[in-house]
Amino acid sequence: MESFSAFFILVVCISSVSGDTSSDDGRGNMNVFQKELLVQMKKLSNAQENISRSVDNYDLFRAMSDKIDNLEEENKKLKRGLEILMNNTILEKKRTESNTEKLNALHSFMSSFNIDAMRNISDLEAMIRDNKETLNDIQVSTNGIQIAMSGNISLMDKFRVSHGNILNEVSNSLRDLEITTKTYERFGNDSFAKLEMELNVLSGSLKKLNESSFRFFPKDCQDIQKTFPVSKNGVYRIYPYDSEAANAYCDMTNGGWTVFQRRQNGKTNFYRGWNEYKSGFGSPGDEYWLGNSYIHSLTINRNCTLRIDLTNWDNISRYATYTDFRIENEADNYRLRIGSYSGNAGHYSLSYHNNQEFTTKDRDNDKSSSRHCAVLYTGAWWYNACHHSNLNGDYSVRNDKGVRWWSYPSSDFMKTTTMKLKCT
Ligand SMILES: *[C@@H]1O[C@H](CO)[C@@H](O)[C@H](O)[C@H]1NC(C)=O
Ligand SMILES: *[C@@H]1O[C@H](CO)[C@@H](O)[C@H](O)[C@H]1NC(C)=O
Ligand SMILES: *[C@@H]1O[C@H](CO)[C@@H](O)[C@H](O)[C@H]1NC(C)=O
Ligand SMILES: *[C@@H]1O[C@H](CO)[C@@H](O)[C@H](O)[C@H]1NC(C)=O
Ligand SMILES: *[C@@H]1O[C@H](CO)[C@@H](O)[C@H](O)[C@H]1NC(C)=O
Ligand SMILES: *[C@@H]1O[C@H](CO)[C@@H](O)[C@H](O)[C@H]1NC(C)=O
Ligand SMILES: *[C@@H]1O[C@H](CO)[C@@H](O)[C@H](O)[C@H]1NC(C)=O
Ligand SMILES: CC(=O)N[C@H]1CO[C@H](CO)[C@@H](O)[C@@H]1O
Repeated sequence: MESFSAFFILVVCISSVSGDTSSDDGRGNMNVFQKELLVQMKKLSNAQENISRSVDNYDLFRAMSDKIDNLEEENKKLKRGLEILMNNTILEKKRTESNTEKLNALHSFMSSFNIDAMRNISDLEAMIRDNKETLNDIQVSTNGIQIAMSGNISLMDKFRVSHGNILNEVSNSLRDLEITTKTYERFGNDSFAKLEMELNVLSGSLKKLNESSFRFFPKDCQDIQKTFPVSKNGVYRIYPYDSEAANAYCDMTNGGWTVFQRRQNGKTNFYRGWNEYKSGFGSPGDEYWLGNSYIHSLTINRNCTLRIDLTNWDNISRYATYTDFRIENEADNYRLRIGSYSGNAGHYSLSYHNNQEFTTKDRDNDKSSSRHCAVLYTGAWWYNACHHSNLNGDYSVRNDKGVRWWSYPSSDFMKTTTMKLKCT
């Protein structure tokens, strides 16, 4: 702040000096120089202002971190309490008489946790809501939301994992208790029927808690765009359900697309094995593959559109979109599913691969009995027998082993490719 004021005073001084000397010819150059200096000074003081604003906003991030920390503490407390209660109740199912009492204790313990945690989470949500404009502001100048969402990655990830574990534990123990109460019910004790109803209520609030905590973590780029409409294209932390967090490139145009494949300069080697294609490789800000496990998590049980953007070496750009895009789970070898096509790049290049399993150089799932397509064509793809497109092929060659899309109107080797998804 002090240097900001100093700059300001300096700017004012130079302004008044330049006014006095403007009539003198010999000082004309000086005047131009001073004007330029003024412009630069103004820029500097703007930058200073921006920096001091960011510092103010840093407190907001800190407060949010603290809230997350608190939630984590809550989780730990619940875990400890739950362990004691489980030791006392679940592991001693035989002691019927005291079970009701212990279930009641568990009930009240859990409701108090739910209410506290929900209060904490809704606090957090309110904080984000209240500070949305500020957050948007910072983002314009520093892409601050990337810091907000991913700056404290270890903290966010840690919280999400421990929170998820706890929720699973609680829901497992609820299931356990339901089974127990059902067993007792068979012996005709009415009080267990009442307990069962209470358990249903608990399950409901657990579900709500789960939903509200997961809502806090953006699943994909669309979620980020929805929360922060002015988000720029760039790398963000995403938290797909049922998989670990990942860094992804977000194309924030038209509602927010999650980019999962990009080629643009040949810097990244795409001739890789199953596990690397499963968990992803490359750098999201440049060339990369997000990872089949994430693409699966993002597309399963949702209605997704796939969009492929291509530019060939003659600089002609085309695109293809497919509805109902998803890839199946690993047990089904990340099988590709696509629906109807629209675009101008030609549909058959990918339609030929519809319903095929993923094949890598170390995992041959293709339809060719005699050939191992991934090895033959130096790529990894949903090979049939073998390909009409090979977007993960060798960037440096212009033959069947290269980055090829057969139905392209002219030359079918690609200089840039992007594959991205958006779901409803
Ligand atoms: C300061 O931030 C504003 C937006 O808040 C931006 O338009 C401007 O370019 C920034 N100035 C500098 C010098 O970074
Ligand atoms: C619960 O029981 C397990 C296994 O008997 C034991 O290791 C653990 O320390 C107990 N937890 C508490 C909080 O008493
Ligand atoms: C049902 O269980 C409760 C609590 O264990 C007990 O107080 C009550 O006597 C039981 N009733 C019958 C009919 O067994
Ligand atoms: C992120 O969280 C860690 C652990 O709580 C903390 O030590 C660190 O200061 C935080 N970083 C920022 C930038 O808030
Ligand atoms: C929490 O919600 C997620 C997303 O809907 C779901 O996948 C997960 O199974 C839920 N966990 C529990 C314990 O309900
Ligand atoms: C998915 O969305 C598209 C476009 O909104 C629609 O045409 C299609 O019927 C939907 N598919 C399913 C399975 O809901
Ligand atoms: C394609 O565009 C690049 C960059 O603008 C340019 O250097 C190159 O000459 C163009 N190639 C053709 C075939 O027009
Ligand atoms: C940050 C925050 O509000 N944390 C609260 C979470 O809930 C517990 C229990 O009510 C409070 O003690 C914390 O202050």
